[in-house]
Amino acid sequence: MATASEYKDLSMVGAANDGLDRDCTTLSRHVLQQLQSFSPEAQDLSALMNRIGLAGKLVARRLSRAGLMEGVLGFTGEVNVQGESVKKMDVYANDVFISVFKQSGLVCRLASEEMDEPYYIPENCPVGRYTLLYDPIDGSSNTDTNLSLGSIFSIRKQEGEDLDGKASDLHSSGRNQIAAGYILYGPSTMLVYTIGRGVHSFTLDPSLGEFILTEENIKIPDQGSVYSVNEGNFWQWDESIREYVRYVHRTEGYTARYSGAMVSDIHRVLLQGGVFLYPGTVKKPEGKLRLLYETAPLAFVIEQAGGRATTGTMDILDVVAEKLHQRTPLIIGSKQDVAKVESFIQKSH
Ligand code: AHM
Ligand code: MG
Repeated sequence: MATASEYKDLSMVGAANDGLDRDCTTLSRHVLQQLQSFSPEAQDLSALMNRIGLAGKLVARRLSRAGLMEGVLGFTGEVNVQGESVKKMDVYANDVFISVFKQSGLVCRLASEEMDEPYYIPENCPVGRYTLLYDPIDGSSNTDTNLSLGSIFSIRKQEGEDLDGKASDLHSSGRNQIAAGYILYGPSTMLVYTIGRGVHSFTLDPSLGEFILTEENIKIPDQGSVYSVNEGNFWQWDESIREYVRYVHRTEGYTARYSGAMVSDIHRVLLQGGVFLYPGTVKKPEGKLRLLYETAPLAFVIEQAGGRATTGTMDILDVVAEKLHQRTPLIIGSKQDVAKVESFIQKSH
């Protein structure tokens, strides 16, 4: 048996321990390390992230078996508050987040893309100080074809009074988010989060059932070659966006990537640079994406990584919501690529 000093001298052991340290850097531990504190606030945030991780694992498990189970894929026949046909997976994932948080004592309410009004924690359950805003399945059109999907989350602390029971106290800017991120269901399941101290990614290790640290302090390149937009909407856009896309077409070095699930498209942009756009159309200038649980959390992540997110005329994080399901246009990604799109918008004003 080696003594403690002999043990330290074994460089092989050192190398092996690096791997062990990484394996032990779970999500909840990482949050506490980031905050360098065991205060009640830090414990809450760590527990919140741990619960979000659990929701991600449950959704990932269901998705990985969807083709083997009856009644998991396809539509429910219902239409949600957004006027979109609801898929069975949307309902399942929405319910997963509610079940995971109902008894947690961490949140007072949850609001999502799939619910007209927020879900308030019932009286017989412990009520917490936070609100979880989420898009349970982002990129729903990919569900039935076994392609990448995501979940998006944002955490805010209850500050004002929720007098009308409609969460109008949430009508504040994205700068009030205390945590945000997404889960990406791809070849592996990844969770990316920020609590305002950089952006960190984790990969679900199925053998451990834990999200393990993959990369700390991710920095988005200042410029990239990818532009990611649904060009099927070309004739519905404002002329400024059409001019930008024409510019991209005649300029060497750009490449188009669009998956139909913005979590995966924006994840690519986060790691490799470029820009993702979901502009408004002439008929619907506010676009498709929702502020509180889609564009604001992703903007928080990308800004923390050194990128930018704008509606075209103002930073997404400065937009104050006027209603729960408010929409905004989105131009998000590397600083220089976002600035290039903005230059076309500014020219047209
Ligand atoms: P969803 O949350 O209802 O799935 O809508 C959001 C998704 C984004 O992930 C994606 O970028 C976009 O809608 C795709 O829309 P479109 O088919 O219009 O390009
Ligand atoms: Mg969505």
